[in-house]
Amino acid sequence: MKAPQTQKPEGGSFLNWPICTEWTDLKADAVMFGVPYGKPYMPQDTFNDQSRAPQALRAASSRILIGPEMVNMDCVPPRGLENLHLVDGGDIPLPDGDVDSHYQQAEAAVRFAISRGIIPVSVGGDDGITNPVIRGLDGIDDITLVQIDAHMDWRDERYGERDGYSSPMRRASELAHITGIHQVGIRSFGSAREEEIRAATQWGACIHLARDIARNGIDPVIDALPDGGRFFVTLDADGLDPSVMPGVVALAPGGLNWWHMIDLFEGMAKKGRIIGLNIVELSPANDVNQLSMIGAGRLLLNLLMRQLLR
Ligand SMILES: [Mn+2]
Repeated sequence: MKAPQTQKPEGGSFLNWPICTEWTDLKADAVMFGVPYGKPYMPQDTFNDQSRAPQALRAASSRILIGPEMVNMDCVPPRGLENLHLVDGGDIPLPDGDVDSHYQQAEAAVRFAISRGIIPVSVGGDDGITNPVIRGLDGIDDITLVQIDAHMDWRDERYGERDGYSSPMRRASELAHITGIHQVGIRSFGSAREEEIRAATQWGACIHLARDIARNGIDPVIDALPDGGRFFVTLDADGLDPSVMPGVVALAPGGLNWWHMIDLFEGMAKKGRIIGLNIVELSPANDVNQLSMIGAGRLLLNLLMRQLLR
């Protein structure tokens, strides 16, 4: 399998983790890497604010974690990251502005990490990049996708584009290695019409409405996940409530709170195995005091600690 080549991030790495841009040499428990460019619906939208998110997330490092010996009080008992081998894999390049090639390399990066038993953590970019990221999981079968999002993302196409930010769950539903889809935090208006709801329901996607989670908590969602499942988490930042995650484009009041996420990650790790994480739709220009970057960075750490420190 061909190892992807990535670009060294500008500024420092995420949390001062060692940087690896030649993935042939990659050895780690988990690798975080940037995938800045989703396929746009209009050509001028290739370079959107979400493209700046990997950089903005790295820039918030000192506020996410002051040192590897510090313990995470959300873990019982409190644990640190010291025994984990975590690497910043750099950013997927955009050669000559070619987003097709960008997607292919993102897909190859996920596939390569999986083949080495390394947990992939991709950071977008808009939700379009979820399409190649999920395709790259094909080295594992019987995967349950856990999508945190305000939006369904079941459009077959928009403006003729089938790999854009409105389609990742539709594309995922067509893949043999995806056998379950749980959509968590769905609410309000998006690009979904009645036919998208019908397609999702007919396929068997479990739609966990934000309204039900607000009333009943996150436990019914955890209960609905399969025992022994292999869970891939795709986290659209707008799935969380804007009071927790204001730095998004498609703001939707009424989303998940911090503890829903922590409990969901814990529930998944207890029920089965978390095989990877994809974070998308962070918008640095809309952030408030780096709150969204700090939150996203710590969610990333919480997920890795649940899976790797058992
Ligand atoms: Mn969304």
